[in-house]
Amino acid sequence: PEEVPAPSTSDKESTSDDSKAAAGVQRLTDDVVVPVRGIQRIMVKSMEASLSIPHFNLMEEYDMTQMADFRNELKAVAETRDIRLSYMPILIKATSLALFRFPGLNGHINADATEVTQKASHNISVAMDTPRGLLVPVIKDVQNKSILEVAQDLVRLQELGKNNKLGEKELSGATFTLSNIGAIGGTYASPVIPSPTLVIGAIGKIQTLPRFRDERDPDAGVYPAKMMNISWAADHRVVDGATMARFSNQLKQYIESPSSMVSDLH
Ligand code: CAO
Repeated sequence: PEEVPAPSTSDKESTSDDSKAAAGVQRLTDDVVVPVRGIQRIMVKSMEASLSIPHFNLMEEYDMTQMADFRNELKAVAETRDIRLSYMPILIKATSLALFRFPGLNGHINADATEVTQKASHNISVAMDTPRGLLVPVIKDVQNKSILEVAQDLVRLQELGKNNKLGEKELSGATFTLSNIGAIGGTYASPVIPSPTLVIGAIGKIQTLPRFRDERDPDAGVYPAKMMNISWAADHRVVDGATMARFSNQLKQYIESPSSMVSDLH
């Protein structure tokens, strides 16, 4: 094996080592074998199960400019009730509203692909980056909850995740999945459908980009739009591309025009 230099004891060098450690820099002095255990072992199994699903991908950009104002107004209301409101609860609720028009996307497929169960509950799971790794806890019955109730559930699950307390109760029963990878970084993704559900959407980072005020009239000028991409993956054995595109259009309408979303809230 490579000879490892003895650690320096000089003050100057140890300060530099400390600052590298603080910056997350790790220079391995030898190869390290890392056993795949625990949550990662479960990830191996679930990803292998997902491999048997023929994935259809569709990517679309949504203009969040109006949604940003809507969220700021709602955030102020949420703060008076001690609730933290990111974009996620609004996206989750909008997804549930769109699923009312596309029940075939919310459910499970059986093992031999002879039956799809369309679920009455919109149990939307959210991919979470936790100290134990990727976990996907579920917000149950989104169809019966307000945006602020969804926000409370999300924060509760995030806290459980941070404290390694997410269990079977929180991690089971998903009917549809959203993954906000943009919270960390990245604009597009090719997400993997958690078997036996049918659809996952990966949310990209919201970016300020120039867009035409009126697509039919380029002379009307451009404005600084807040753009967000969503990358969908659907089980192409039972979900066709046209259905996925129509669902995405419906969600896009709710996101781009929050008043259309509010008018469909019930
Ligand atoms: N673009 C821009 N800003 C974003 C954003 C995005 N896509 N997503 C979140 N933000 C903002 C939030 O609005 C918040 O800012 P404010 O204070 O102004 O509200 C801030 O970033 C922090 O958000 P958050 O991460 O605490 O909360 P969230 O509800 O948006 O997301 C969660 C929660 C759990 C989805 C997220 O923390 C997380 O873990 N994401 C990673 C998911 C992941 O790993 N996916 C990959 C799966 S495959 O391996």
